Amino acid sequence: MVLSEGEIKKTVYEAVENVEITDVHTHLYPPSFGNMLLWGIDELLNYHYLVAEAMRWADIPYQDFWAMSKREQADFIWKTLFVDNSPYSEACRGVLTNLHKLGFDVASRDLIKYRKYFDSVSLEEYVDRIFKEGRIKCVVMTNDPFNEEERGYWLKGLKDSRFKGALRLDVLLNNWPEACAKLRQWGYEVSEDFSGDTAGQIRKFLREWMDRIEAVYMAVSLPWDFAYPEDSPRSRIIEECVLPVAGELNKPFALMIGVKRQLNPGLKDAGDGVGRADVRAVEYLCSRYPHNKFMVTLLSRENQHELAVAARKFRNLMPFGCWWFLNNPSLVDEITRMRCELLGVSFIPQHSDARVLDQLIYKWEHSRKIIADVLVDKYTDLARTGWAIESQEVRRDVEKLFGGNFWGFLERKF
Ligand code: RAT
Ligand code: ZN
Repeated sequence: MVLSEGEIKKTVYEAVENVEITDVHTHLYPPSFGNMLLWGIDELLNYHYLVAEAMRWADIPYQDFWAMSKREQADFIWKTLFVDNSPYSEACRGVLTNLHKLGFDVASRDLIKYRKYFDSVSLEEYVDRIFKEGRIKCVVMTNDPFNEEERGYWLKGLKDSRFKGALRLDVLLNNWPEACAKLRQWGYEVSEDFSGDTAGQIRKFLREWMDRIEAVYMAVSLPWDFAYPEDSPRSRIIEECVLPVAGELNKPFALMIGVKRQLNPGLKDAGDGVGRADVRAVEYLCSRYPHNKFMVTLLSRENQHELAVAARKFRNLMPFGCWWFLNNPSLVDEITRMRCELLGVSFIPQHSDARVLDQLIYKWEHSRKIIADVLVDKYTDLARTGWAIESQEVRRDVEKLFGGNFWGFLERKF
């Protein structure tokens, strides 16, 4: 069916509203991973994005906040950000979107009542409910093989098809001495100076873990000053281990660049900042390793245009998401428009980065709305040229943007 301008909005909204999402980057785990899966109102309130905002008002030392119980911290954040001030920041609004979508009376501001539901619901049931309400097909996790607790769950061989593995290599690539010591402890014959068959042993470790967790990609979060190539253990491990194994398995290597880790350590998880990255490292990787596939997200707003241009040059580069400090309506709108204009349909507009299961609801609710509005404008501009907009073509494009492009990229071989 060819759509009139008036029908475009309805069709796009429906397509985006109904599409089942593949969320390509989260920090969620299956319920079988016990306490690693965060969920419920207190975790929502204790989200590190909100901790940073609450601490701007607090007069207490940071240690006093960290010494509180989880519930006390949540009470503190609720009072500071929702009662004493209007909660219109993106992270605050998200909590309210969640409560609203789950049918709570948001106007009552009755935290005690909200808690009662979370204290009584069964986790299994709640996970099903969130996936259903959020129209989420599956989520990609962040799996750290150097985290002892997580390692324990994997060694027991637990799986849930809604949760896909992604091998996160931060320790290996950002803290080689620590990784090296652990690898030795686990029986790999590695040495800090890379003598002997260290590279071969790291490759063995990577293959084993990619296989164990059925990883869809390997990933790392990198500081803003990441450079490649350079004379460093990180560069060496990327070149001699990560890229060869990723290439052999035909899996992408996901680079998340731009963090200033622990800019304010007193804030713990909430203490990281952002810095402008050098896109030349990404360009170099994509051109030097044309048979490898790279998924890239950059944290700084200033890097977004350069990344989209690089993606025009390299088909083995898939830009993804509006990451962390960029996941705000004004920036998602700006970045998505720019990517549509430079890349057409060929990118992954968003991931949730959910750390708390419940966040799948609000993060996707907010992103769906913005992406839909951008698409309405793009199809309307197209219709004005005389091009016929077909509803099944709108649905096709939307499927790609919210999942198909990711799965398609995994299949591609360069
Ligand atoms: O967005 C976040 O919650 C950050 O703390 C990080 O987890 C970041 O997304 C990352 O994956 O390193
Ligand atoms: Zn993340």
